[in-house]
Amino acid sequence: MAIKIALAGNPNCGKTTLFNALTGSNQFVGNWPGVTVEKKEGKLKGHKDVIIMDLPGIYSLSPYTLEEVVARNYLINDKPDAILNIVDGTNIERNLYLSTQLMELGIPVIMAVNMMDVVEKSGDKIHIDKLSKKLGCEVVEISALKGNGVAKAAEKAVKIANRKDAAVPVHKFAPEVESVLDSIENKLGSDIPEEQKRFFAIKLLEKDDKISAQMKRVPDVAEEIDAIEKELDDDTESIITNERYVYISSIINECYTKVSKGKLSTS
Ligand code: BGO
Repeated sequence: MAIKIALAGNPNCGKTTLFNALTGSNQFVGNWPGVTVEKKEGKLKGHKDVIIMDLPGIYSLSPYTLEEVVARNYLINDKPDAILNIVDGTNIERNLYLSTQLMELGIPVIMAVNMMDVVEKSGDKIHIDKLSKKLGCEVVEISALKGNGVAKAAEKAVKIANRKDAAVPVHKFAPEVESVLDSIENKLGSDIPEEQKRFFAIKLLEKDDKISAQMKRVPDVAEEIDAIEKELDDDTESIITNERYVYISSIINECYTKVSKGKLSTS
């Protein structure tokens, strides 16, 4: 059976450029079922049994836009063998918000930091080894435009897709949040695969109605939500979002040395 690798990233991170570099002219374009969001897939050059699924460009796996819902439904229900997460190296802090969520899906992830030609020109440094350690996944530097690193990223994606061991997120929320997540995970039934339990627990904690609507059996987590909201004096969605930002700040502090001023230009 063919291996499926999902290409995920923010709008404008260079996803189309990378998709074209990976698949060449071997592409099929249609719509995702029932919606007018473009669906593109193609065969990885030189690998007739590897399919690259191009997901819509998104900033998060929240249910706020049709694109976000389409992308996450594909990732949860079709469970690709690996995710190739492309991030814009000139805007890495913002792009990592999606990455932190992709790591929680129980799917092997490889990160491709794109626009490295621009980053290098600016003098800024991204410490790839540290980034890889902080995220718990392999990281490859690429320039989709110039083709640098693209073949390496593809090879690594195929390798982790074949290994089939789910990503284990290294990031932990605050202990009190982890404790309610544990409690929610324990309430999930066997209809939710083990590796997806953390994702579903986080979404239930965030009161994500679109996720509960998809579940065969929805556990009552009102007690957990109430307890953590009282303890941290905030709503659960903000608690999770804020914790992601704290994690991302610590990644940037350790893994990024900035010498240029302001946002880098890709032109
Ligand atoms: C324009 N390096 C550089 N320097 N640019 C890149 C790279 C890279 O590695 N990868 C992509 N780009 P998309 P999404 C453009 O179109 O693939 C550029 O939304 C322009 N167009 O060429 O479309 C890429 O699919 C006029 O830039 O991203 C594109 O994720 C002036 O990043 C842009 C300057 O890439 C977005 C750039 C008329």
